Amino acid sequence: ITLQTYASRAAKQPNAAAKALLECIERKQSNLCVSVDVTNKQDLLDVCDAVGPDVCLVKTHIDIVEDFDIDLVQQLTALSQKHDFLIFEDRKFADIGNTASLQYSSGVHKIASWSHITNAHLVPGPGVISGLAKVGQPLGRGLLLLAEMSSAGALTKGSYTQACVDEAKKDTTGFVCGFIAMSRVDEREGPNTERDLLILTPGVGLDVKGDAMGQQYRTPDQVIRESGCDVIIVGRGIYGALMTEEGKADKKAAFDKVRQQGSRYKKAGWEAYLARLGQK
Ligand code: UP6
Repeated sequence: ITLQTYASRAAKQPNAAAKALLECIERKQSNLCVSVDVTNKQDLLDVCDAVGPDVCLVKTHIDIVEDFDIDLVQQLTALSQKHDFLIFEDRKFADIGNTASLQYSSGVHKIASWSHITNAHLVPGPGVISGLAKVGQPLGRGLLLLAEMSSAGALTKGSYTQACVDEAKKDTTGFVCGFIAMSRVDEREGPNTERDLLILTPGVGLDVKGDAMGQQYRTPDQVIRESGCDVIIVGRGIYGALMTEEGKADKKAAFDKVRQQGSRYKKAGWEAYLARLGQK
């Protein structure tokens, strides 16, 4: 899989959301997903508008937004059309199928109605996949399983990671389209010829190695070229300037920095991909 182009993988991809993502990556020459972990509506929209041209995917934590309303997701959807990116709500579902299905379809957030991709832990067993698939599959959505996490001491390893891979490969709904993982987990036991699965990887930063709460960063080159992952997910490395006192005082300057970081990570991610293909 790591030697195939995004375009050739898009052509063969059965899951509609994963196919759209691969096509978008190819069209924009960007394997960058920005993680917009800000707590108010306007900042969220402004960051998406600023980095929109450089990303294939915007990742949200919609439950941290203090002034959430349905207009937010309508505006976010409009931005996704304006800039040509997909939306990934990082909900990390982890309950029994019936509850996860309600959390996905209902409540104030109605995630399934606007988020092209979401994710789940396999802790409850495969019922979480069926519960979410019941809602998401008719809508053409995609699900990522959290096979490995970026944080220090994560329990997502060994047989747990393998169980995520096995479930993804045998998923009959076609709804599972990949993983959150740190490495090419689907090819651990040899080439994956069964089913093309995407690997989206958080814990990416060019300037720092981690934070005070266990996050660990690697570079786009380590993630895409060395580890064979498909999409880099970058949060504070891109929007971080907004969080500083200086940034709060001068938002215009802060947004300039956000834009600069967006194009910097986009370039780094794409160069790493070309290097992986042997084209650089
Ligand atoms: N995230 C991780 N590691 C995981 C899974 N998800 O960091 O294993 C998510 C976090 C955050 C983003 O919830 O939204 O990716 C990383 O943000 P950062 O780049 O600011 O550290």
